[in-house]
Formats: sequence, structure tokens, C-alpha cells
Amino acid sequence: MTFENPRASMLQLPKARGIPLIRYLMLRHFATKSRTAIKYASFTNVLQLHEKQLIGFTFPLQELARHLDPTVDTSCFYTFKPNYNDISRAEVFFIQSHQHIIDYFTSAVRMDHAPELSQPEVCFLGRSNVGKSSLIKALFSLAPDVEVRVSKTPGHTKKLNFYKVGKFFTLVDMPGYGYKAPKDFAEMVEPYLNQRQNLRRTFLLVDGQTGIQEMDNIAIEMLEEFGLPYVLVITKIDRASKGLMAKNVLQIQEFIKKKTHACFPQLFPVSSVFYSGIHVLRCFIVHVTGHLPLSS
Ligand SMILES: Nc1nc2c(ncn2[C@@H]2O[C@H](COP(=O)(O)OP(=O)(O)O)[C@@H](O)[C@H]2O)c(=O)[nH]1
Ligand SMILES: [Mg+2]
Repeated sequence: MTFENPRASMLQLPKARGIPLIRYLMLRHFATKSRTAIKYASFTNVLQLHEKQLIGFTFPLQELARHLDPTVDTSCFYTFKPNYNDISRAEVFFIQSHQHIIDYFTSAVRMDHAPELSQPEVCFLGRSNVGKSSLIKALFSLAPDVEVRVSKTPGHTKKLNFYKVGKFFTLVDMPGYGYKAPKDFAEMVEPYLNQRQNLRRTFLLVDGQTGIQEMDNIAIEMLEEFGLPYVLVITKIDRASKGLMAKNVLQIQEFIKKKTHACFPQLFPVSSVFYSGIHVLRCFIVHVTGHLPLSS
């Protein structure tokens, strides 16, 4: 079925290109949106935004706080609060040069195949489809040649994918856990978390539309049991309404306060499509790997 619009020929838009009008408009809409999105991969361009937009884009939690009842305690929203200069300094680590190579390094199907590296490491853990690979792509968007491995059959390829950021640190994309979580944890995730000496922080991704789910609870229990410092990253915030985001964020924040010990009190909400929250997350990674003392 096509959506050919009889007025199309009058508008002389799509006919000239032989594309149905609605598809032409959709393509144009997404092309414009993605051009705008790519522009904001760089914090230098984000800094050109008006103050209100700049804050909302850089600190999505602060934007959310504006919509909350003033009686809600939002102090944990500001636990890690770099200034714009810190964020710009951190961004330099994610820009490729001849002296500073950012690239996919290797994959391991078992922990004993993992490369021995001395530089600090951070890993990204979460359910299949929660947005791990997209987040790594967004973090590396200033080095577009980095080949981020995405499994074509989600949940089937169980590999640890290692990405080197020069000689400074490594990011590890963990196999996504699904309905087979206990088995996946036993084979891959547990041995990695238990044995990896240079692991500085684990980022556990939770979908902003659904909040913490049963499988995420298994991961949280494991991280708590191991006493490893971890951080919750809230993904796909562009897909959730402000109301839903507020509800999920407050619920998760309450959960962290009451039920966890090793979890960082502040959440990191991100959109890997529009890059909101990405710049602060880059800054946090550079900070926890020991390369950026905050100036503020
Ligand atoms: N709208 C939106 N979609 C996202 C975002 N992050 C990931 N996705 C989509 O979610 C799906 C799963 O993402 P992927 O990164 O492959 O998840 P993984 O299995 O955890 O590595 C893909 O279709 C992505 O395009 C986001 O921030 N916003
Ligand atoms: Mg993936």
C-alpha cells in the first residue's frame, strides 16, 4: 500500500524524486532530527544552547526537578556535579587523534579469554535491548570510526566486547541478560565482576520506560553481594513522558536509598539518540578512572 497524495504533484515535492509524499516527509523529518542530534554529540555545540535548554540537556535530572513538587528531596540529584569546564575537559578523552586511538580492541567468549590490561576499566551491564551498545556508540560519537559491535540476534551472542580509549581506560560491553539470566550470570557476568582487578565501576542500565525489572533485581543483588561500586544509568529517556520519568526516577531513587549499599546515590539518565545526559556520563567515566579531578 502506498500513501500517494494527489496533491503531491502540485507541491512538486516527492514526485520529482519518485517517493510517496508521506515517506518523503518522514525521511526529511528524521534526517533533520538526526542532523540536529549529531550536532549535540559535541559539548562545544551544546554550550551554544540557551541557558535553560543547556541545563536541561546537560543535566536531565535538574530538568526533571523543575517538574517535581518542591517538598521532594532532590539533594541526591547533585551528588556528582561537574561544571561546564570539567565536562569540556572530559570530552577531550573521547576525541580521537594519531596519539590517542579509540577503538574496538577484542572480544572474549569466556572470562579466561579476556585480555590482561592494567589500565582502569568500566563495564556496562543490563538486559538485552536496554541500550548498552547504543550507549557505547553515543559515548564514542566523537570518534565515529569506532566499530561498536551490535549483536544481530539480541541475547544470542554472549561476548564481552572491549574498547580501548587510548592508554587511559577501557569500556566493556557485557552480554545482555534475558530470560536466561541466572545461566548468563554464572557463565560470564559473575566471573568477570569477581575477577577483574582493574574494574573501577559497573554501570547497570535500566530502561527509563519500565524502571527496575525482575532481571535487574538479580543483577543488583549480585553487585550488592560482591560489594562492587555501581551506578544506575536510566536509558531511552527520550521515549518516556516527563510524568513517567519522574515516577520511575523517584521510585528508583527511593529503592537505592533504602535497599542498596554499593550503589551511587545519583542516577544518570541518558538518551543515546539525542545525546542528553551523555556529556556528564563521559565526565563521570573520566573522573572515576582517575583522570579528571573536578575543579568545582
Ligand atoms: N529512542 C531510543 N532508543 C534507543 C536508545 N538506546 C537504545 N535504543 C534502541 O533500543 C534498541 C536496543 O538497543 P541496543 O543498544 O542494541 O541494546 P543492547 O542489547 O542493550 O545492546 C535499539 O533498537 C536501539 O535503537 C535511546 O536512548 N533512545
Ligand atoms: Mg548490545
